[in-house]
Amino acid sequence: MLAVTTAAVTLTSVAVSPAQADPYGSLTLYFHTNFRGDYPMRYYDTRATLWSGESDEASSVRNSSDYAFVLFDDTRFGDRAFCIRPDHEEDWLGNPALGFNDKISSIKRMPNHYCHGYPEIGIRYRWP
Ligand SMILES: [Ca+2]
Repeated sequence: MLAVTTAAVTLTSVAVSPAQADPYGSLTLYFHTNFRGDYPMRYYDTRATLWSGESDEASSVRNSSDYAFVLFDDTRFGDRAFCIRPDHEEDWLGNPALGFNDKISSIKRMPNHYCHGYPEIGIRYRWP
């Protein structure tokens, strides 16, 4: 006869997600179309005016944060503006419907995942 022993197995959750600078994720701007470029421009802050090397440079954008972001043509959160919701991306800001290639000069993070009336851009690229 076989004696069956049970071993207590404790499962501990192991964090395997990549290190993030911000628990809320980030908005990433790319210098070229289709999320390409020498390096991506990442933003975590609630408001940011893009510095001279990044202002008027972005050609695609991806929002991996939990918040909607508004992208402004002006450096002071004004002029033309578009909003991108969480888990959305736009691979070509210069498409005729937007005409926003090399235009983004400031960004603002919304308090939640809604665009609050700003025109929305991008397609959803992932689901939770
Ligand atoms: Ca601009």
